[in-house]
Amino acid sequence: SVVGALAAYAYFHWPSKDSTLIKFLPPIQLAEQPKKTIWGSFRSQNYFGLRTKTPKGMLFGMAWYSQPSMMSMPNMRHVCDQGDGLNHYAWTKADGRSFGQQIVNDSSGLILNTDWISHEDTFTARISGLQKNPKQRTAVILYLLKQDPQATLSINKKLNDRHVKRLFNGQSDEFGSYYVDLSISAHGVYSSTLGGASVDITNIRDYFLRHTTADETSDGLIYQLNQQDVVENPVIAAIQLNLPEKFDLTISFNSQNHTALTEKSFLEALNARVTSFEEKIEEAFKLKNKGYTNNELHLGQLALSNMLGSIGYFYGHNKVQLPGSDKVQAYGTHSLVTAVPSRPFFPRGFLWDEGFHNMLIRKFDQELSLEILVSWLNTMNVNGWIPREMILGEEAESRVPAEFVIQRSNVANPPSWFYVIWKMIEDKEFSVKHKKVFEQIYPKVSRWYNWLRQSQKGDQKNTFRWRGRNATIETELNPKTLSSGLDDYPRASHPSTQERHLDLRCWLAIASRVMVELANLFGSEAEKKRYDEYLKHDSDFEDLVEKHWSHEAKAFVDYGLHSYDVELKRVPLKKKGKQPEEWIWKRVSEKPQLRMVDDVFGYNSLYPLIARLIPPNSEYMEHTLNRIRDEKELWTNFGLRSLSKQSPYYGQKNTEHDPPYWRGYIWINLNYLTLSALNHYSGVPGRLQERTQQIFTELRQNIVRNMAEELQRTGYIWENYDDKTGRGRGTHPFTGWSSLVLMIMSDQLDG
Ligand code: 6A9
Repeated sequence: SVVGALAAYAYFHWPSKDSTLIKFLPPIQLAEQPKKTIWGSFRSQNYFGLRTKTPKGMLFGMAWYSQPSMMSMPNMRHVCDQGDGLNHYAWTKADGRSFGQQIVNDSSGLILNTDWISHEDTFTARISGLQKNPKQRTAVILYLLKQDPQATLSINKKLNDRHVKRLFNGQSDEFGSYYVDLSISAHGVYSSTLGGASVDITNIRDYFLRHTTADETSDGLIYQLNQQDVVENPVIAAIQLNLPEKFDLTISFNSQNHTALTEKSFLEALNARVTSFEEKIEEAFKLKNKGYTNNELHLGQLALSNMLGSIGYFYGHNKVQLPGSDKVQAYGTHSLVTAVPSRPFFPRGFLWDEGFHNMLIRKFDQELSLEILVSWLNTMNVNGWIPREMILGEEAESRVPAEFVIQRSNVANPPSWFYVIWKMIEDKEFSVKHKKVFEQIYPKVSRWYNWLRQSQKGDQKNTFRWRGRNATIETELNPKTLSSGLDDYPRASHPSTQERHLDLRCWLAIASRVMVELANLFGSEAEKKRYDEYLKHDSDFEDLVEKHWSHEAKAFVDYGLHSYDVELKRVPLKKKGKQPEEWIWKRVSEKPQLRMVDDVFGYNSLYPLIARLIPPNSEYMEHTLNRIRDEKELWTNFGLRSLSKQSPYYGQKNTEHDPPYWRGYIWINLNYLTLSALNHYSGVPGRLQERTQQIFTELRQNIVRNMAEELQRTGYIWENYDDKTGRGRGTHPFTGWSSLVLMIMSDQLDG
């Protein structure tokens, strides 16, 4: 039959397509390979965990709890979890490379400091605790976990030396023969050890809890690790210390070739790194003498430190699918060095978030940004596709609900990295120094760019459309556009192939500019001509107006099959078996038409400004500024809201259970891009210059003031901020793009 023949055809022709899905170009090589055996806080998801950038490297970690007063299970803290309800935890100083200082304010009344430094292939960590309640004992578990079956590990069970105790030792490829020492400054410490032959790396906390028993001691009932459970050459070796109200622990990891710094030399080295960190911040962001309050200065430093201290190293493969296929394939394996949006909720890499992260990181440590960029580009397949979310390895996968794990190869994400690449090549000293690296970056970035242009092209020349919207779903008020990064930001009510997405076109205009620059440096004549041509089209303002300007609304918007009258309604369902009697359904009262989506004004409409495509002092600029500054539209005292109050979608749920997300709340990444553009236009003389300057200054003050107040009030930097009250909301701590507040505070608004 025809169907059978087609199926057979598809069957035999998929594999060749499949194979490009998981095929990769040779990796870009950095001039100097970052040393893989340097320890860092690269286990982003842990309150305190160290590892190296070796795939099967050793993991160091810590867990703790307050000894429960009654027969209840301990509330053990290990992986960052909002449910733990900590008052505050943050890297107050960290350079993402060689040291970190973290403070944890536990709701139990315990203040913990976890400081560490690396030295060659060793580390030293100092954990100090102060419990408000003098009777309350604290249990601290320190562990080493070997991922390499060839390595050996053993626990020293005779912890009789009063000062320095040898905890663990063994042999590994990374470190040769290594050992871990501990010194304790506290009295009356009980300890117990545990060594297991196997452990589920995604649930170490549970493993400890399963091996915890309540024992009667002279101090009363104490929970501790079950002493008997120590095997020969364990995979995980742990020691638990039961500590009084005040304690100081120093742990040192020593390799065959290097002895870790301890005591005085540790403190000296730590202080020196802190000092140079602070000098480097001032050099990069110049915050002194700008009149910022102490709270605001604290916000800036915390934002950067936390972003750097949360940089992770991940190893493993993604799970990917071709669109329309149900075959799941292993993508990689890959090693990824990346910052993360949020340690407790999203401790992994997100493509467009990472571009934003590196707008900040680059200002502080451009070499580190380059390492991260190269690491991401090396995960690109031969087609030029990069997964939107990097869920590598078991530990990362365990944090993601199953339905979100699989990445589809038609789905894009905004190429925010182009901003960063642009700035990197503008820095002549840097780009000349790394000429060889940029030569390798160029062909990869070209593939990415060409993939974006091709795979997301619209049905008319020079129009673009995010793929991945669900055209058949009837329970969503407005089908989501996850690929755009703006998730539930309203688009045309009825997804169709005629859609034109404004933000995507503007992203491509930004990317084209960078491609022109890159081609000038590294491309052939033909390539130069091609990218020039693309840039000309993308930045053709008349064309932009024709395709995206609503004359009625006086705004730049999307275009598509759109109804002005859509709502979520409870509708009765015919009772069938156990089905509910009514259901929330999308009711369409006005027939959708192909038109400008002009009942929606918000972040999407700001992209022509952001991409600096609007002629200065033009009527288009004036309308855009007016709507930005209007409190009935985007303006609030805390930053720009994502969606105009006038839009019918403002504050609306997308389904019965999906609360509004990009429908009003204030997001810092888009505020940053807008500020950066306003800063640019502020420099252009003309009738709108003064107004632009005014809006810029006010907006900047509003964001900084509110975020500092919220940090003071709640102890956290947040995923987004409520447009009515300014209160932080969503995930916290969120020191991904919200950390751009430091760029906003500084003079670095040019990107
Ligand atoms: C869902 C829940 C334990 C949503 O910051 C990362 C992304 C942004 O890229 C995107 O623009 N965030 C924004 O709209 C968070 C996405 C989280 C998805 C994972 C699974 C896990 O719960």
